[in-house]
Amino acid sequence: MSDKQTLNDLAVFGGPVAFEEVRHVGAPNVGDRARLLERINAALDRRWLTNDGPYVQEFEKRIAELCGVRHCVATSNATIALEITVRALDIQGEVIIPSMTFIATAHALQWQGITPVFCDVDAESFTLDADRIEELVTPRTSAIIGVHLWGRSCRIDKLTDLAQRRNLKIVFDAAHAFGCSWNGEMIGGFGDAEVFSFHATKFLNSFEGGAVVTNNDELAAKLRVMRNFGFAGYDNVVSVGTNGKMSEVSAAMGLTGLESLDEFIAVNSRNYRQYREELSDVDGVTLLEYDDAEKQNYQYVVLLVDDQITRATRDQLMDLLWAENVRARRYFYPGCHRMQPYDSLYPQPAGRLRVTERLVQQVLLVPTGTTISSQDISTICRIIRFAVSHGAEINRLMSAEVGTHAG
Ligand code: T4K
Repeated sequence: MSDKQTLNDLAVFGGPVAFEEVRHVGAPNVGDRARLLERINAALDRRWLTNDGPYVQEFEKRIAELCGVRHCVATSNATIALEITVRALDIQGEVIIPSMTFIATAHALQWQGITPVFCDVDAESFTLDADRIEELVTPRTSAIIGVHLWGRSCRIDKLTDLAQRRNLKIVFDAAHAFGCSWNGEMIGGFGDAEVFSFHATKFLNSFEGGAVVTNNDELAAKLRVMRNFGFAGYDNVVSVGTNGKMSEVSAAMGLTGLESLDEFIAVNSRNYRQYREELSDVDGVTLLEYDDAEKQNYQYVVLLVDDQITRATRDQLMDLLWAENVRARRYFYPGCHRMQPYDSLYPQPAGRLRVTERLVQQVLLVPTGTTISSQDISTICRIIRFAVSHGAEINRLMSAEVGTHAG
């Protein structure tokens, strides 16, 4: 890639694209391919492809061990995992969640007739603001779902205390936080249950997949039944249920990925440090820090763009990167409360989600993971630096144009 020397060198203004092939935020990590295919072949030979097969059981055992919890119940995805967790815990009425999350957190509730009540995040951790929860509790409130956003853990102690005091269930949506710790303890054992996602875009993936982890024996037993249509043995349906089972091919992928877990984390960590280093002198672009004293998976590199300083807006920077074939993402613009059906059903009073409203205008996630090279990162950082150094001009030129991004 030739460096950008003038504005006309930017692809958005007709210059050559920086990357011939698109660079994604969520490009999957793939472990040892030969090992994966070996496992898949063995499953085919066994003629056991799903329904609590040997790979699923092994995967559950490994996840539970890694998190130091008694139970792991693997599922077809994290959305179903959230849904059955909520149902198995008999959560009803209203549940307090952050709006600053992937839409699945809200949908898992609304889907079963439970009202998500959106709470602001605090300005430091960007996770549920424990000091704002109490004012949202009503007689209908039955639970809190905290989200370990981008792998940075919630204020678990404060949230757990509050839940206990108000007699509420507490679940953590840990979709981003597999492999992370809080106060030296692995995420997975907190609250009534925690939910992981092993979707293709997660640093450990099982194509599609999720899991509920818990230390509650009774809950785990209920979840196992619920993910399998309510069956507690042949011909014996004991509760309402759904089909939330993980397949053997998914578990084979998960198990193979687990064997490369340390490598995935090392690569993510290296990428994060490189971005931090190379963007450190770009005014107005702040890289969200991870606490190195904890275990982290570093799977998201999150930039906060302050357009008072950069002059070019976050969206202009994103459009400009997309034109260069860098698919930077605005996770989770515009906030669940501004998406449907929530915007119509539960319009939010002005100021209630002040930090969220600001944050969704600033976040920009850039590609990382095993498919992104050190050279790619340098190129992306150079484009950002160049764009910010010409921010005012870019703003003027791009304000006259229609955005190119898809989201
Ligand atoms: N709770 C939270 C807090 C979550 O973030 C999520 C999911 C959930 C719950 C629910 O988990 P699951 O039910 O999905 O297990 C993606 C993922 O689909 C979603 O799993 C994830 N969070 C969310 C943060 O990211 P999108 O709508 O951005 O997906 P998409 O198709 O745009 O893919 C993201 C990027 O990855 C794109 O740039 C393309 C690239 N990609 C994607 C796939 C699937 C690839 O390069 N290869 C691939 O195979 O939601």
